[in-house]
Amino acid sequence: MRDVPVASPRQENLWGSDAIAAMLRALDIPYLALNPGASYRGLHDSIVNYLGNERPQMLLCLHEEAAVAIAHGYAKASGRMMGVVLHSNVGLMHGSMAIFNAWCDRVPMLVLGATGPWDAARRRPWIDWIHTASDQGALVRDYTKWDNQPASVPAAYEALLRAVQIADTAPRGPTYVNLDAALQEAKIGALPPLPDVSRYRAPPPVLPSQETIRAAAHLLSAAKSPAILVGRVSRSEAAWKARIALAEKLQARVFTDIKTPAAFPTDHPLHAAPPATFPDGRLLKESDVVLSLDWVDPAGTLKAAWGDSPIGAKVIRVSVDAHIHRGWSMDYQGLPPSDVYLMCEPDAAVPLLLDSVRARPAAVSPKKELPEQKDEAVSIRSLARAFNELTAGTDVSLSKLPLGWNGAYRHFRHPLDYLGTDGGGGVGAGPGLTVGAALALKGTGRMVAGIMGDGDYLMGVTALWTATHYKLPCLILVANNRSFYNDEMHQERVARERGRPVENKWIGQRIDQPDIDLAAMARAQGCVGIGPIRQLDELKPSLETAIEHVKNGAVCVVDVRVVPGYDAPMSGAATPPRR
Ligand SMILES: Cc1ncc(C[n+]2csc(CCOP(=O)(O)OP(=O)(O)O)c2C)c(N)n1
Ligand SMILES: [Mg+2]
Repeated sequence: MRDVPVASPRQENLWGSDAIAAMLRALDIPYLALNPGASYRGLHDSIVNYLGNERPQMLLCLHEEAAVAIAHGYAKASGRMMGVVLHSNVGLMHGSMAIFNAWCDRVPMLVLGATGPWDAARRRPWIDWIHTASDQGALVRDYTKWDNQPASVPAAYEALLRAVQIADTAPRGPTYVNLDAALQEAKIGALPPLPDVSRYRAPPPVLPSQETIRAAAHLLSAAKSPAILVGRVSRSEAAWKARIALAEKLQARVFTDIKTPAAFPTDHPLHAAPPATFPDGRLLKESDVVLSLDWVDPAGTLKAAWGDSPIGAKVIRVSVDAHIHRGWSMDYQGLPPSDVYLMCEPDAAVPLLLDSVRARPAAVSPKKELPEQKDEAVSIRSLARAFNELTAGTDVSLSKLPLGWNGAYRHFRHPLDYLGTDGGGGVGAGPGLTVGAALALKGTGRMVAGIMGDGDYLMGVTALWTATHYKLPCLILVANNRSFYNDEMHQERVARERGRPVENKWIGQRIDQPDIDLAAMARAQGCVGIGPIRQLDELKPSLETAIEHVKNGAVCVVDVRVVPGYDAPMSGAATPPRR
């Protein structure tokens, strides 16, 4: 899966970008997803001809948004950061929405950029001027953890060490290092000695004080009806088991969020309701103590339960997230009350709480399951059902789910069973996230499958070429309602409120006349493309064929024409998503 360069002669005299490349290898950056550009032609040459295109290896992408989404998906599935290289200002602009997604998803990523030459006297006419911007990092500063434009090789070493360390320190996120073209292309002679990277690693998790653990344990042990909101947690199996043990010891109701990756077995008797974007406020309202394990939106969730009345439960907040709350983006959500505030990651707090709480008597809450309904048309529900039947006994990692997915459609029983959504609500991430997960999980025996809307697919479809070129098997099922349907629902809402004709809701939303041949777009990039599937009896056989192709190493896309419409959310969501 690597493009192998012809050998390059060994040279005594090196270039600035060779040193930067050597530092990337020392930092163990496995891949660089990129779309090329002259602003970093020096670094490009160093990766190919100085490092031989390995450790890091380039992954060519057809769009910068795909490059960043691939790095995002890779980090979600592996917990490890990879790099992205974005050409000067224009590539950075293309990649910026995906950087925002990664930021909101708290995913580590090293974003490299380039500019210049910063020295105006060395700029080529026209193009170097267009592609030089003052303070280029300002484009992404509000949704990266740190950025820098180093002016020398030693400064670049330090910038890369710091960028990787900061990106990997919780709360994790992308960092941006902008490499001056002149620095990359400067002759430097011998390689300046590389620092010992082991001395610059991210710190180990911070532990909460004994006092706060005691206070939290006291509230939980004395609770009549505790609830746990499990949000952003790691993919560790040990941490997964510890959460189960804590919930069982406390006999607490557990809620999970469809915005974040699998965090608790959804078929466990204590799992209160299917994972949802807006969890069931009515169920939560029965709780007197709520333990929020880095839940994305605790304030919004508590408000959904208690409305404008004071929140009738004690709240224990476990999160380091406030360390990166700043002024520009409000992705930090509302400010939740916290009667006990543990400023640490959930994985650090849970084992300590488990040791400190008293066991509560069993009181299993009744489970809500989606009522059995016979499939009458091809819908997201029937797609889910067929997929579930065909993958029983296969380890699957779902890298994306469509907006119309109901959390009751499929159970998650392992931290890798579901990798969450796009973080920032930026449509178009689905294909790239899927390819990134496929890169991370290749060879593990897990099948990566992204189920996504046609709008999401169409915006990000060229990420698929990267998957076919580098032989990264994955399955993409397009829940194709031929519409930006989420927004049809918004138009319907507005029309109703204003007493205007609801039947116009499709205008400016519907993607038909002509219908787009989604499978052909996949085939054009070397994937197996199946569909459109219109009939219920075609659904299962075509998915079966698709799964077989993926198991044999293919990238396969199935265009499934689903009827427009979302299942009534199971878990009390009164508000349709406004995105
Ligand atoms: C980059 C971006 N553009 C537009 C939107 C607004 N938006 C939210 S959902 C949506 C529709 C997505 O369509 P599709 O993936 O087909 O899912 P469907 O709504 O049809 O279920 C749009 C356009 C967005 N969130 N992000
Ligand atoms: Mg759609």
